[in-house]
Amino acid sequence: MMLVHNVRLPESPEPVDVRIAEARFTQIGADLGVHDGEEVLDAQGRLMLPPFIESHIHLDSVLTAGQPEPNLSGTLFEGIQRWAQRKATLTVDDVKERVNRVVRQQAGFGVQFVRTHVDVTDPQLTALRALLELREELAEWMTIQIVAFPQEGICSFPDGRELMTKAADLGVDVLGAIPHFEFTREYAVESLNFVCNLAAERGLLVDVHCDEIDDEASRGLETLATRAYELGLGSRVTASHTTAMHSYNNAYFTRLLRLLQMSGINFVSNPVVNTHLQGRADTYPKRRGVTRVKELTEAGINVSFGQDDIQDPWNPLGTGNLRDVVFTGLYVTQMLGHEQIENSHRFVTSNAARTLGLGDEYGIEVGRPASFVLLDADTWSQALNWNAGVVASYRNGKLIARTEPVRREVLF
Ligand code: 17E
Ligand code: FE2
Repeated sequence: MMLVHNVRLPESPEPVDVRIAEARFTQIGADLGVHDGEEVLDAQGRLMLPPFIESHIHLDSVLTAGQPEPNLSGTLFEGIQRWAQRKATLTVDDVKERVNRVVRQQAGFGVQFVRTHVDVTDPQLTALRALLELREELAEWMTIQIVAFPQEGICSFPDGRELMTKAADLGVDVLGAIPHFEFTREYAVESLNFVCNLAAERGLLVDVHCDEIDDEASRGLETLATRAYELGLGSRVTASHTTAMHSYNNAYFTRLLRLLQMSGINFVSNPVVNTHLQGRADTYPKRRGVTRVKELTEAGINVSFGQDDIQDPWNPLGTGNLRDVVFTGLYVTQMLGHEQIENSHRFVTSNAARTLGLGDEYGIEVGRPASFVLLDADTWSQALNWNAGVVASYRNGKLIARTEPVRREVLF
């Protein structure tokens, strides 16, 4: 039994106490009082949030920037070429060593759930084999969801359909696709049909790299949403990136929005990496190339934010600290109203939980697993502004990471 004394929850300005027993939250309320023999953690009025969720990252490529050559153009497509060179040299040990380092880095920033895309356009499926092992080895500390991600296409890559089916047989959680990279519009549609049907058949989730291009004519999303609607997959489907939506004309977007609402699909935006990768064919004005987060959110559609990459061919920087992603995302999408800032933790907490389908296994509520972070701030806007450290990250009632609060002195 443990009592976490004097915490602030985002919805309630008054501090509360939180009681934990047998790895679950058992009581939440003001001044609960200490039971005999109970361990007490004094949170000193700090903000408690459910653990952070990385809803979109490519763990297989982390820490490979510059290997064997850097991505000099900064485009998505050169990134895919550079990664293809590095992919040819992958070993299971190499992938595991890099991912083991990054997962611990993420844990230090309070992340406890990760959805990773893993490139399966590799006849050996080396990265997938490594990630499947890590999903088991790390399960006590990090929940890893694996997406079979066909980086070089399904219909446009040799044996693409077989590789996706093999990945499903090996036990991935989610199926991906990349319609804007397929050779033709017909292949784009065919790949989406293939993946949605396979997911429906196998009971798997879907998360598509969808229209990650500045081409206003890239319209994989309408096909994905229609299949989700017709197959009844709804919130089991996610559209990631959707950067072409930035360039859609408003008349088309307005028409599309009705379908998106009817379909119930989720969206993931990667505002840091897409501001870096998109707009590269523009001179001036240069597009930001981030999907319409504000409009989707206001229409009641679920949107989360991801880091996408850490030091790889698509992003030379990145630490895995989701605060940076939210901070950048709010600026790029012009969502800096007071309420928008205070609610923005949801992009990397509850909204992301919906995308991952975590259900009752996530959230600070009586009966749910006692997993949470304590931030060195008393409100989310302060935590965001000051890049507050995660002073404690508890998972199922156990401390798994901590950061000493920064104590800065100015000597005048
Ligand atoms: N692959 C891709 O197709 N798009 C991305 N943003 C990354 C990898 C990081
Ligand atoms: Fe991605």
